Amino acid sequence: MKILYSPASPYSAKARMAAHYCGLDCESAIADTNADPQELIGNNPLGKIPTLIDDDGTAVYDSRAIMQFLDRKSGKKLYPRNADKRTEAEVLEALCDGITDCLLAMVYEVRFRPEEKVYQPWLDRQWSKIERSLDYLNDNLPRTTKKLHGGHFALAALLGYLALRFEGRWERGRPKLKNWPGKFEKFFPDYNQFKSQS
Ligand SMILES: N[C@@H](CCC(=O)N[C@@H](CS)C(=O)NCC(=O)O)C(=O)O
Repeated sequence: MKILYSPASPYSAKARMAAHYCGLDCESAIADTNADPQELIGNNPLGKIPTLIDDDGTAVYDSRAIMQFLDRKSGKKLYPRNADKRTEAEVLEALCDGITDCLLAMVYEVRFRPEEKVYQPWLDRQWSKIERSLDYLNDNLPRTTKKLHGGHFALAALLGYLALRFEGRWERGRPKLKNWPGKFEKFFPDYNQFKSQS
């Protein structure tokens, strides 16, 4: 099994951490999305990462489909068996991925548009969603023990991306959220190796 990824990609960090946690034999290969490499677009016409390629050639994307695939592959190691707890984990993952979507929209707005075309009201709208959601997370952190699930990995991926691209812009007034990675790392000591980096 192989995951196409890039070191900065938060969704890739989530999927790679999850595969590692599940104890699955999974190789990682860097793919430059800007160059549309054949291995990537041949397996995922969207040309996005993460894209997982199983040993039999099955391609799986996006990151949430990958997470569910890893859960089935590992004999249900990634999400709680209890239905209510599973819903809770999946909604936490959706929230963290949703915040990441907003962050990425902001990064792409600045990266891919000519400076005079950057639309500030769009950036402001994304930022207000991010602020509201981070406040919610600060007040509603998941119980974190050695039994981790998809929601924990999505949160860890989000906080890794915030640290990489938005350091100093989100931490004030959110001490519990800021300190959560320290707690997570106790149960997932390889966090540093997987989290977003440039
Ligand atoms: N919803 C997708 C989002 C994936 C995504 O947007 N990945 C980014 C990198 S973090 C990407 O591939 N960007 C390149 C592009 O959109 O062309 C997922 O959860 O996997």
